[in-house]
Amino acid sequence: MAALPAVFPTPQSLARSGDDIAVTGRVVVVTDARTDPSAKARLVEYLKAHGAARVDVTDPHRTPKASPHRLTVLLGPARRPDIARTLGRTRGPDRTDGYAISVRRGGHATPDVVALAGHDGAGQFYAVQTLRQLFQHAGGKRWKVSNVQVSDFPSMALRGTIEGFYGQPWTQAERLDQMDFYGDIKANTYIYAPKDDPYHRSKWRDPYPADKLNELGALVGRAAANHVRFTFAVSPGESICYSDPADRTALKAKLQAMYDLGTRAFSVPLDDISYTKWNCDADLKTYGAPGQSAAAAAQVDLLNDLQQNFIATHEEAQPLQMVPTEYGDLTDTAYKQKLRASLDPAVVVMWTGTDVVPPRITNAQADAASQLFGRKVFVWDNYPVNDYGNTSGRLLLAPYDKREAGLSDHLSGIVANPMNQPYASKVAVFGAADFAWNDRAYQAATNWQRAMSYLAGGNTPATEALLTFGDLEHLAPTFGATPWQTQAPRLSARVTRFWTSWDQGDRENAVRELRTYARGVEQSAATIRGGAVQKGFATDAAPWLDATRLWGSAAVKMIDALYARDLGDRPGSDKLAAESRSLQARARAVRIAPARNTWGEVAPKVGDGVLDSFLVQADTRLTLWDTAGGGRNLAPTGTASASGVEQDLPQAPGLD
Ligand code: LOG
Repeated sequence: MAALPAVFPTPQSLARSGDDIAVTGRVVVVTDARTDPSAKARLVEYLKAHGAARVDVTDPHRTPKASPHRLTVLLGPARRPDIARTLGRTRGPDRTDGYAISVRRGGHATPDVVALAGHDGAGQFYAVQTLRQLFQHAGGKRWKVSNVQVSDFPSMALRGTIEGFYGQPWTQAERLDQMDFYGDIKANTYIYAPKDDPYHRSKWRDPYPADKLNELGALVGRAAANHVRFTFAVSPGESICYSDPADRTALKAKLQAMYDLGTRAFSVPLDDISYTKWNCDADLKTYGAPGQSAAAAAQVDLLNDLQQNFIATHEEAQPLQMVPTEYGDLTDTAYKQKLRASLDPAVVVMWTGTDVVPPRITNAQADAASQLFGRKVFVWDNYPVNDYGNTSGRLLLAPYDKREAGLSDHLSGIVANPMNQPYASKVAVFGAADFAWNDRAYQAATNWQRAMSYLAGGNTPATEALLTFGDLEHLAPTFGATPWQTQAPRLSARVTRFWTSWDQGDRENAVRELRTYARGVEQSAATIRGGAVQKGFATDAAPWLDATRLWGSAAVKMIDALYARDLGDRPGSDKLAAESRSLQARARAVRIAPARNTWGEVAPKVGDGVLDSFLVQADTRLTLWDTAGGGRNLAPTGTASASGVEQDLPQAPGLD
């Protein structure tokens, strides 16, 4: 029997039960009124993309004469009799968003059957998303379906992203693409909270103009088609007068307009505002002198009013979400005491961890946060967001990592705050969604490979190019001096191995290995731009790819210079080293322009502290070749090699 198929997010239970079954040229899909429409549409689409020339959709009472030549797919609730029969002993989906899949081989006169059983509409949709990953290419136009039994459900109720960064918000086209992406990765939440949409924050009282409202309406629809809850956030904290009935009315009108568009989930973020001054005299009269406790009392009044007089009175509305002004610590304060004592227990509270950008999130921390806020918190995860100073010049392409297994016991969910670059953000978001779905099975390294493969449409060379490139954009800063993910771990290990072999005299092998990798770096840009990888990724990463090609070429030349020198070809070596220096100068001259971020026209950082350090080290050895005796190690303690983050590496003598 073939190996288990790779399915992401990782299912709670997936087991092989027999030989794979063929996708026949004609496939019968059996649905009824309880079949989820978007699950059905996707199912037909995926079948047609995987070998079914024709798909006949029918209902359980009009199923055509059973033919062994027609694969039959049942889609609907688990209780539908034909589905329940096919599920047999496969455990049914008895949890929200849950689903089960059972594959049954047919006989002489009966077809192979696949049952896709949902606990609810979302569960049906997720069954189809898993089926998409069960198709195996069988040569030519032929496809098979892995013969597996799946019982699956999410460990966390809320999974997805919060567009909550500063700087240029995503465009409408980018957001529409994101909604489809979330459907693919079983994420069910998108919180609309772009700091730089004036109608979200500074002009929160003003209604959206008609064209913006139209766009939002289209987004709400696209989200729904992917079982994503479009969550509308409005941030009035910079100017609201909490005790002014007119402001309460304006806020409710803002939410109502979105409700009318079909939005059923709402958030009132109160992050990044002052809570030690009032915006009006009335609040001074109502709540007393400004301060933490008074601010919390005013916020609680507002939020409880919204929960009780807006959310509770609107059909299908989800519990109100909020971001506290103290969102990134575990200190008990007058503010948090007031919140946990008086905030309506239905209101969902967000929390970013022990810092704005925490180095890790543990069960103990999440548990402490839940105690402090009096409810399970909802993590606003500030990764891969790149809107703060320490991220200047960076794409954050490391895997989602360092969140402890078991967090699903302490959290109501996790949303990632992405980068201003939406496609590049998919690497981390793919991981965050996998973790939120099944935190206990999450493996960062495996997930990373899979995320790259997803972006590369399954193409192997393109996946490898993305992994090479992603390694050079691996550093993830915190607000402090220490990054929480290191730079270029793969390249770094290779450079270390190179110098070890070189110093031990195994120079030919050392050169061959590192040169091959450097060629991979050099060529990764062209491969990523070659067509297999989602176009938007190459657009997002354009300046980084330009620089990567140049840095890669510079490394190849420098390795060749070392080797030529070792062979005694001084003039050849000098020429190669000079070429490397000029390529380095060109790499350093690349600019991110126009910048989507607030960094200005900075140079894209590429493997900084590793790649550039290698080049400096190599150049120094060439310069001191004769005095130091043939390019031997000049820095046994590692002073000339990479050491943590070097945001702006000083130019070595002889460069440029
Ligand atoms: C903002 C957020 C920003 C992030 C990273 C929260 C709750 N709010 O420090 O909009 O993208 O940090 O810079 C924030 O994280 N404040």
